[in-house]
Amino acid sequence: SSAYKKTYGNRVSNFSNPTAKLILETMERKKSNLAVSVDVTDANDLLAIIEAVAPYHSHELFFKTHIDIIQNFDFSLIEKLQHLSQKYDFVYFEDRKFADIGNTVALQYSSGVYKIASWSHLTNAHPVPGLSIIKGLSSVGLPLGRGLLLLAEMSTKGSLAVGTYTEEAVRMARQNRDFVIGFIAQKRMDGVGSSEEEDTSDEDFLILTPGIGLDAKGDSMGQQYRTPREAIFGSGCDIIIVGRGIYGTDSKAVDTIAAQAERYMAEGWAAYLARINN
Ligand code: 6AU
Repeated sequence: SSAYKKTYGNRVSNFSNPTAKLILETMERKKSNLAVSVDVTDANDLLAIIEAVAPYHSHELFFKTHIDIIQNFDFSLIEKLQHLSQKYDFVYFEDRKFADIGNTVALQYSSGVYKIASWSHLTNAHPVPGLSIIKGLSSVGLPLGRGLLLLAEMSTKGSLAVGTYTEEAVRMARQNRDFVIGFIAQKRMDGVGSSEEEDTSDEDFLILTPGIGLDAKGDSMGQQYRTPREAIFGSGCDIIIVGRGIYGTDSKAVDTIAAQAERYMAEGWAAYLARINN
């Protein structure tokens, strides 16, 4: 497809959503397609990892959080996270995986302890409820300029998000281009599920892909890993999401974490350059 060969910067105009534009501009400026997934349970570890990685290289595009696993959460953490994102110029992706009816997800997105929409540029949702979930989330997120990814596929062994489910997810996104800016998926989705009359040749979605590891093939709970090159060059994904490959099992080993982030960042960018120059 055309987007596969284009630079990130040249794709900015393919999107109307401000978060999509911000992501592509940040990628171009920082020469990075790495999202660091920081799945730690202590707020201080979360802040320490961001501080370790962000200023040192200044390359990290995204930090992806699961804010509901933090044991010592209070809203001052969000203020600190916002301060860091301004200081180091990166984007937050709260990996909430909403999955309920529109009315419920609108409340979960705007309210409660975490008030996700107030600070997270990007979030994601399972398409399983149908268009209702986009209606609910966009009623909150669109006025704030936020963006949404649909989980069109998953990285786990035996995932049910395949075939017509994936096609329906893409059709849902196509109808809501102002808010749905792309997918969590394992490959490009251009033209997937489109009818023969539809012209999808100029279609562009951001593909963020998890299940990336250079040293392991998976974990003991069904996660499956492939390399940045396989994901970006081989399958046309745009952004690699890396968690344990970067922070390992010892979330306090700050030097190692920074070095690993650098390694994934370099691999991801090299794969992108190979793709656009191929
Ligand atoms: O690199 P890992 O395996 O340590 O972490 C991968 C991260 C985790 C998962 O919750 C998330 O990516 N994830 C997702 C996302 C981002 O939505 C979807 C999926 O199919 N697989 C997956 O691992 O924080």
